[in-house]
Amino acid sequence: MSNKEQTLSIIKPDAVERDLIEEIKNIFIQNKLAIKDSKKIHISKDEAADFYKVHQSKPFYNDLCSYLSSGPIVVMILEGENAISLNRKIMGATDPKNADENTIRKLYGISIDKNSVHGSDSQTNAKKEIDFFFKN
Ligand code: IDP
Ligand code: MG
Repeated sequence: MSNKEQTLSIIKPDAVERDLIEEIKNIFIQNKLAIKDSKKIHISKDEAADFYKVHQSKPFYNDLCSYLSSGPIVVMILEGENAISLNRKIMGATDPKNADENTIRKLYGISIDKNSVHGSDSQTNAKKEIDFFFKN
């Protein structure tokens, strides 16, 4: 049975800064994830704190919010069969050194914090995160 989904992807500052936008977009397209919408933005630290509020109790929260707001990012709506889990698979593990071969984080990630991409982890969060950047 078909299970078409949408998920939110972010190309983080470390990858935008290294001109990897087209390379990363091509990986999504090659893996049958269509880019339904895309915009390059530079968010404030307060917006990053709002976006990442599920992580507010974590010791790395403040650094994470500073980092996501440190430079331009590209936010995208990806659509395809099982888009949420497929995107997570294409991204690879959070820490690039644990990521599988040919995943985005293995290819381009620098470290656990500068790991090049974000992807929603569930249907609930995909909806919330798409709304966060693309509604109104
Ligand atoms: P995910 O991006 O693979 O879903 P999460 O656990 O949701 O990983 O964490 C969100 C982001 O927070 C990660 O992408 C990473 O940049 C950062 N992060 C996660 N764990 C650590 C850590 O232990 N130290 C520093 N940064 C971390
Ligand atoms: Mg996550």
